Amino acid sequence: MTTTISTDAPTTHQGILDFVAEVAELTQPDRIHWCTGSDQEWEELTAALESTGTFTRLNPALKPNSFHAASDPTDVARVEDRTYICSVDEKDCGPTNNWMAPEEMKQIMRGLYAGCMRGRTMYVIPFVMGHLEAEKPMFGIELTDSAYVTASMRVMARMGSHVLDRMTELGADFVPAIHSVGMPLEEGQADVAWPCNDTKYIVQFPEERAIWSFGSGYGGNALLGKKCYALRIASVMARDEGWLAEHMLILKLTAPTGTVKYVAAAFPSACGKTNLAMLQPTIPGWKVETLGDDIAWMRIGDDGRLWAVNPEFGLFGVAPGTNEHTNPNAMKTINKGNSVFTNVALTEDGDIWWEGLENPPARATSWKGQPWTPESDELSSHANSRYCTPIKQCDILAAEYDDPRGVPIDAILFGGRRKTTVPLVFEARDWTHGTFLGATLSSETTAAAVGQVGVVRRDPMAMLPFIGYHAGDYLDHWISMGKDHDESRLPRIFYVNWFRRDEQGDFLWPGFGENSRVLKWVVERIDGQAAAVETPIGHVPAPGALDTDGLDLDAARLEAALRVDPDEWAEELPQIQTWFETFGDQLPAVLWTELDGLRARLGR
Ligand code: SAT
Ligand code: MN
Repeated sequence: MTTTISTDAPTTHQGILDFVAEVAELTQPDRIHWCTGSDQEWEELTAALESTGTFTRLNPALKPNSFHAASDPTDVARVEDRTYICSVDEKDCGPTNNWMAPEEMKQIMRGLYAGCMRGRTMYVIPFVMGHLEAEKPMFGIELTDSAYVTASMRVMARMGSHVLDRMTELGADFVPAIHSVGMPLEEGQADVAWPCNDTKYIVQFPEERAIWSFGSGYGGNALLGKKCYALRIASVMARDEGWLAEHMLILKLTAPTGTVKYVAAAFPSACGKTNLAMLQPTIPGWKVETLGDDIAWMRIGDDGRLWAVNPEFGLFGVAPGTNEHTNPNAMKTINKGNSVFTNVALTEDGDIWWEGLENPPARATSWKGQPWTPESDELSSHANSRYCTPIKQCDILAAEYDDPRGVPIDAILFGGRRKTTVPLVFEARDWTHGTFLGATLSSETTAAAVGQVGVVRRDPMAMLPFIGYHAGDYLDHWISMGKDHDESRLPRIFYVNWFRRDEQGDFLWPGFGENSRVLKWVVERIDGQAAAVETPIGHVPAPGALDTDGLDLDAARLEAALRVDPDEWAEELPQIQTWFETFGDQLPAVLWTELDGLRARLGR
């Protein structure tokens, strides 16, 4: 069958009409649906997803308007080895990215896209990352043949008719983003619950500001506003325009005195960004409010400060481990409903369950569709299973979330998951040293990406899989943010590690709500009130400077959590050296100077 663009396309924006027509011509969908974002559309989408077995409606008394989905067992995480930055010039990519010449990639993908939407609906999703009222709204159009992706995009991004109308009115530029699950349906062929393709490509064209994705329905591979646009493409825009697109949560911290500070923090995927963003402080009188849990766009304001907005509209959190203790605010948010749960267990009373959640059910259906009991050998939920929920439902969402100017950041935290070596918290000496800390950020890998879990890898600014250009140039961009602006107006930079362990393998620090004690030390540092000792790696809390009132933690464990062990750090030196060597001469020279300085301070 041939596709005809319905004449009732709800826009006169020629660029959008052309994009839709061109992709429809190539992919041959049976139908084209222009998304409005209305409640009625949501009803239709979710009904369609129930009819294909993709969605199971949860018990409305427990999780109203919410759905369970189970993916194909092979399509559960971001596929970094299938992710490409197709810059025109190869040297604008790497050493941490895969590259292919844009035309070569397009030829391959046009072959894959040819007829790939046959038998399906192509959804046209007009969306904006960040505020529609922003000075320069950051528009996108995602074309997808997945109703699951369309429903999820409605939760994760501001989308629909109001966005399209504004694009039309402004004749706005937009990021064209194509997504297909890569499973056309022949006449009479029944659909499967989770269509996908063994061949996967997640491709960014940085100069064109375009995204082409094929073969996967999973979040970061398929909800193209998120990692592909708001990090990979936006990081290139940010380089060109002098701002930062970062893999960071944003939180607002209010002290008992009423003083407000804004903190951004970069941790690799599945290292607790969402938990920190919604932290419930254990120290009296302190309050945390959430602004974002995954992505921060930060621009220098007229006042010289670094102002951050969260471009997203929902939370896409790791489910396992989330519970009333680790993240009570996330639990409250998802319990309000309007959420999609992917690759968790489904209970007999129509609720969801995952490892770490309270009250394990006697029986459930595992994410693989198998009968499951607490005695089962297999986990009920995939380690990277996710909840997708509207951020507006979060009771502790800060009012500033709706302000297109964002919030002025006082502190940036870098952090990773390290069993050894890295103390609970320390402060960088200045912006360049802070950039060095970010550049050498290391973490044990998690299930958020396909591959081995638990091996230490360097992950600059937690952006390793998300930098849309050469990582050396990216670090240089960070250095120049410090050089080009008044450093005293920029955020102070800290490094945290909640995950250090003792010889028995037990965590030294209790984490979660107790991390408010670390935040308190951070803001008191900024206000010149908290004591620190200078060590070779930076400023560590002086004995007694970290508030441990009411905390059941013996002094030896605290000391071990904060210890800077020169021998452990000496082992880091060759690793950092090797890491830096991978950048060749594209590594900013000042980072070598920083490494030399660290080596000298360690006396090596
Ligand atoms: O896997 S996603 O990219 O959707 C989320 C994450 O890894 O932070
Ligand atoms: Mn993330």
